[in-house]
Amino acid sequence: MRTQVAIIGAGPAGLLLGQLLLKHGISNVILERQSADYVLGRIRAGVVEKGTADLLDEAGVGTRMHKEGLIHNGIEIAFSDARHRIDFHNLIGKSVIIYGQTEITRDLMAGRAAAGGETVYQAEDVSLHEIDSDRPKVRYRKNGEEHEVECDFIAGCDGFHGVSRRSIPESVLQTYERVYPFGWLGILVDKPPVSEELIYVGHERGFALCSMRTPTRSRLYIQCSLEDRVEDWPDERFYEELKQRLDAEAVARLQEGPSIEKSIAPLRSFVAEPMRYGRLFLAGDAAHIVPPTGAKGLNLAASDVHYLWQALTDFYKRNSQAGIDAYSARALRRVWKAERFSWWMTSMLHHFPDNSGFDRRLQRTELEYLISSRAAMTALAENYVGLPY
Ligand code: RFL
Ligand code: PHB
Repeated sequence: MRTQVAIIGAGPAGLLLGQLLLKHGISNVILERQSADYVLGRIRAGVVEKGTADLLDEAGVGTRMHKEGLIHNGIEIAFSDARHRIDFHNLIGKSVIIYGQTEITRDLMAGRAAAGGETVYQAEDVSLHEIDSDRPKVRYRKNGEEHEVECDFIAGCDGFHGVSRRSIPESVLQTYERVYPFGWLGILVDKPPVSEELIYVGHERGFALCSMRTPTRSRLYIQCSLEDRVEDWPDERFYEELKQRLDAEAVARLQEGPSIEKSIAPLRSFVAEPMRYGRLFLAGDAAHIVPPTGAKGLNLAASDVHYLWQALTDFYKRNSQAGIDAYSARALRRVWKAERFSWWMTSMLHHFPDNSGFDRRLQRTELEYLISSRAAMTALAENYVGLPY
């Protein structure tokens, strides 16, 4: 098989890139290790920046997001039993859209099917070859048969555990990492949200977040220990712990129901540089991970795709190599800003078991300064809604 761009991974990065390329007449094939249903079963991000929404519109798959997504003009930060609103609209005239990654993935898959794009699901043992030549190849196995895709470029959109990043020689790749000493336990429940907007809670017992998917579906998180297992947290225990971290009004408004999904995610910051080696580009979680506190994971995948899609259209339509050469540096500039913001939000709001009394007083002071300073709230707002591309 021959195509212009071989894309590894059908997460949001791979599907969005594929759709933008198809729209501009650039052929591509997506190779995904899992089944489509498995990909759709993963509950992940929920906050969509304007830049991400614009790209989904550009790809022609934004209609349902605009119809069903919830526009949020701010968030609430809670500590010491009081809530403080960060008013994005008033501070910087911008907002975000609440629309689940699952729904974005569904819309992208439907758009790809309508455009006749080819996706190979359950592609086993995907391997990358001759990536430093002009004719790279990707091999995989499907139903016991070996296949090869010849292409001009490979887009490694296969997430943190994918094969693409590992195909870059170790001598070339520099990685930076911070692993946090806790995780997030999240549940999805068919009950209305606690509040109209997201509540981020910094509490001595640990962080909590009241988020949502729709006006009748909540997504709730509590910070948990890395040793915790989902089985350790029956719904009753989850709600009891959450209520200890929420203010009295939020507790009164919390509607408890059976969880329809429950999972634990460890928190990590990670960046691999460079994001291009020869004819291989890394995009999304394949190149970087942020802790979810800043709601940046999905949005960073989209901004990488923005730079990569532009680079590839410049190459094919304008015969220019400039975007390709600049891709890694351009993407990384924005990646590191999102890394900084996500690390800052995480540091400010979580309970760090090894923190000294001094560290804890500084953490409290950071929160008090934030809610007392228009400049500090503006800095949070402009990062949260998304820095410009
Ligand atoms: P994805 O979504 O991980 O998609 C990568 C795809 O590649 C496939 N794959 C392979 N395919 C072929 N061959 C191989 N060898 C392959 N190896 C992997 C995988 O099956 C998968 O389909 O990466 P992408 O597209 O870069 O998108 C990034 C976002 O998904 C991610 O940043 C966010 O979801 C991060 N994230 C969250 N972000 C938030 O902003 N808020 C959240 O609440 C939030 N929760 C989460 C998360 C990430 C999680 N992971 C990855 C553990 C919760 C979890 C559990
Ligand atoms: C979510 O709704 O899953 C969510 C929202 C905001 C975050 C992280 C996760 O910062």
